[in-house]
Amino acid sequence: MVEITIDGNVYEAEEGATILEVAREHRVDIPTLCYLREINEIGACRVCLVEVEGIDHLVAACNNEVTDGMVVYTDTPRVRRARVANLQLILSRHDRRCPTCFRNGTCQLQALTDRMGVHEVPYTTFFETKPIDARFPLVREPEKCVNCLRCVSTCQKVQALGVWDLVDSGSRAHVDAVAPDDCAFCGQCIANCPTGALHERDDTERVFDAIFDPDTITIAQVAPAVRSSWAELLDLGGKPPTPGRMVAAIRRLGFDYVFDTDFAADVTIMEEASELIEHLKEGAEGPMFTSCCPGWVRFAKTRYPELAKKLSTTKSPQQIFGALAKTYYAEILGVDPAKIFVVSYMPCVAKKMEAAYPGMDSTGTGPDVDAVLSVRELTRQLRQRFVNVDLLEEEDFDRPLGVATGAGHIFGVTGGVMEAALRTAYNFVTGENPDADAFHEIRSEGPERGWREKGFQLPDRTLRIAVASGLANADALCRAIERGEASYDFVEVMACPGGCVGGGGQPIIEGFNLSADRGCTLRIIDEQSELRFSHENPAVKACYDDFLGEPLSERAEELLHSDHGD
Ligand code: HC0
Ligand code: SF4
Repeated sequence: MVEITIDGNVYEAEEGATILEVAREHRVDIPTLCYLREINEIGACRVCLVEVEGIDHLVAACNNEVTDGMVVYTDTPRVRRARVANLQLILSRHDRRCPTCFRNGTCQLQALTDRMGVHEVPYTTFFETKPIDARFPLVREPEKCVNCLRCVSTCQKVQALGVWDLVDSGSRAHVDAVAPDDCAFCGQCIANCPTGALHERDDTERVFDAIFDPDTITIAQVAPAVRSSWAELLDLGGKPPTPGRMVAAIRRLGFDYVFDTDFAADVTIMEEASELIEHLKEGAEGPMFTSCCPGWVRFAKTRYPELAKKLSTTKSPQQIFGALAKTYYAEILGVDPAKIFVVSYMPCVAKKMEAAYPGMDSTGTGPDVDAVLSVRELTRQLRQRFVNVDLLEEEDFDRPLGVATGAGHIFGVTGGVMEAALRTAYNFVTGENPDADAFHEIRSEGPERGWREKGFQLPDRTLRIAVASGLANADALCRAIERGEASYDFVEVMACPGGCVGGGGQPIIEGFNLSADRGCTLRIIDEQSELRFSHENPAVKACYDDFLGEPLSERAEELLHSDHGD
């Protein structure tokens, strides 16, 4: 331990801790812009400068370690002047059209400018405005980039990709996409961008057009993880942000039907558990991999093409929902599928890409999923329609595609797809249900080697499974499998840390990582569900009885399986 004095107060601190860490631990606020704990501690923005006795120049608090006897001042006129000047220099190269920016209200640069009382920029303002290329799910506005390098570090360290880097030098230095083809569209760069320089393609207007068209039947599906985060940036006046209130809010947008992606997650399990049993029976080499995360699927196909051949062919719940909405449900309604417009609310950016995969058109009338919106886009839509969310009472999903089990709800948290699949696979093998929590060890904290591995005893064999989230962890896992250092029967990978609860399309709240809390919410919803096994979902059973036949039937293969965009 060392002793450090900050603004006249003496604190004990761990050796190796930074000035910023010690200050924050004791509620001494030091502003930051480029700082991301353990990911980007590079002192690039110079907004966290402090004065240290005995050192002539000001030092960045985020990447200077405390030493015994250090005396730090965080709020002197010199510190304030320097921080303000540095912020003004950043602002001089920033397109400051805040009112029309997607991050208006959640931008860290905007918040700091206000917090630090900066009301003018005395430097010449210059930036180049480039037209937005709206073809891609991920959009970059370089004139809003502050060169904080948070996207660069996140992409490299958390996702083992190197899409972004700093190019050119001196005053021309700027961030650019240096390996765009490697992008998994996970959106983690967006989730960690402090400004509006990175955001998802906005599809809200297209959805409003469909809602206001009297000849179009609009159907919303809501992903598992959305129910854990949908109200984070809304004021519910103290009411709990339950799934029921979420349904009421989305219905107010004007949809004809509000359904649940988790119904389709239960269908995914019927197919994927059956596929797993076939895979085990065949004694096939290597594991079967889950395929419901398009970020992971794209990563596997570009980085590990041999392993990608072992991806489950079952479509993701989003795509299964779209296919069933335009076939099974169109038949129930007795309407032409061309009249149906399916909108997904997802915590994800990559789902925009998945919906556009070639072949995801089950009826020949257009994509099964017509538009995919992030939770941020949902928040904006609710604001734009002036929905008073604090007045909403709870409402149920519509039926039958709104009926789901606890197994479907946990898809949104790392390990959930695996656990849901094992609950049903066990039943398919033995004819009996296991305890619903029999596979809870999958949830155990702390990846051992960047991933979690377990062995589960089925009546006739031990099933070896692994679960990874975050592509750097997935990368380590794939390498171990390829080198023969690890061997499994079934592997779940989600691209975002913590699974979809940590998705790149979730609300952004600077300084908070809410994915663990959101994961707990989904686990609780599962525990409180009346039905916790996908194969017991009455709406899923009816769908098989009346329309699909058996899992892996010809019709199921045709509508619910795919090579994921090849
Ligand atoms: Fe997910 Fe999904 S769990 S990928 O994170 O499988 O986006 O929430 O909707 O499709 O269900 C995202 C979340 C989904 C799908 C489901 C899966
Ligand atoms: Fe999308 Fe979920 Fe995959 Fe992240 S983990 S890329 S949110 S599907």
